Amino acid sequence: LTVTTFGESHGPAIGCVVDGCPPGLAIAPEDFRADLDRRATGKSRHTSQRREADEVEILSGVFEGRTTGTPIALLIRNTDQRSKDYAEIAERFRPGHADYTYWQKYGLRDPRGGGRSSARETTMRVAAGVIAKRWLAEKSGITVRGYLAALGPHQPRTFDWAAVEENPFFWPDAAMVAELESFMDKLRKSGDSIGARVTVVADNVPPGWGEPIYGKLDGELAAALMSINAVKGVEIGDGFAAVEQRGSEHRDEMTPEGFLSNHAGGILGGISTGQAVIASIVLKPTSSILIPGRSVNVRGEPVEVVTKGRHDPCVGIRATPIAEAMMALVLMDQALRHRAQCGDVGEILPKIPGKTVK
Ligand code: EPS
Repeated sequence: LTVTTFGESHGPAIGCVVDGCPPGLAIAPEDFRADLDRRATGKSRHTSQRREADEVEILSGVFEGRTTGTPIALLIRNTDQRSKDYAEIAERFRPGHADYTYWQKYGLRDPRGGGRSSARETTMRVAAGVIAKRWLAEKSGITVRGYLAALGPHQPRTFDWAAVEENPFFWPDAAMVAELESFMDKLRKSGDSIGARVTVVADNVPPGWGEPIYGKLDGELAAALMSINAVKGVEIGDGFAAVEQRGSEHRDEMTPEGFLSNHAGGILGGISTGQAVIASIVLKPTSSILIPGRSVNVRGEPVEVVTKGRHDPCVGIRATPIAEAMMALVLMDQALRHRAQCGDVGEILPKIPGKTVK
């Protein structure tokens, strides 16, 4: 499976091409609605107030409601692409932003919003992910879902999947939502931004997906998740907490009744174990903020930069559906590769139950 996106945040449209999806999968423009709305701006006062309908047009690869096996092209027209930042950033580099590295690389400047580096691009990742989620659910009963695991200094005190879709943060602890709202209100008024952590979990992934050395499932997941705007860290399973663990604690012991833990995040040796596949990402605080920052302009002269546009005080708040999409796309790709080499998805040994014991 290959996926690419095109378009700029302030250009006429954004789009993607999903190539390699098997034929016969039922898909219609309205199937993209739910996930695109989960990711969209303007759904609460805690995100950017840009208003986009995010209406998907299917340009190719689908006939009479089913995928044909040919490249699927999706298009979303931009409708609210205006910015207060053009003049401010036309010749200056926003500190912490990709403006500087794009300019060093290409030697050209397109000050219309973030262009390709804008989080707007992630809309099409979510759209592509809808196809992967559907295919995975239909073929193997796989679900991919995520939640916000930390918002700045806040961490959930209890965990309930049912709470996640009931608040604008994807937060699994309903009792803490008011606390988060007031934290974000104060932060937004201060003109600053904050980092976050998102965790994604895929259930019902069969054992055996992933390549053992090159193209490891965890390696591909890490690359895909790291390619999301603002991601600065990726963990699989216990991730960096393993630094302080002993082998006797970290290894997931097996019994005929199942694994006794899932520190590995459902992947051993680059291959899925049959347990839940778990990955977390860290998103940096948004670099476009109202607090003046020192920088340089295209001539190397010192300047001060303030970004006044419609920016997210925490990009992590909208990142849950994006991370789910990237995990779903990687899993679909690995499923197809596994099928190509090893035949249809199957289990050689009787499956060790893949329960997650926290
Ligand atoms: C973004 C800046 C803002 C956000 C945008 C991401 O764009 P604008 O200045 O045009 O309002 O609104 O997010 C989206 C449009 C979206 O759909 O996610 C940035 O610089 O990353």
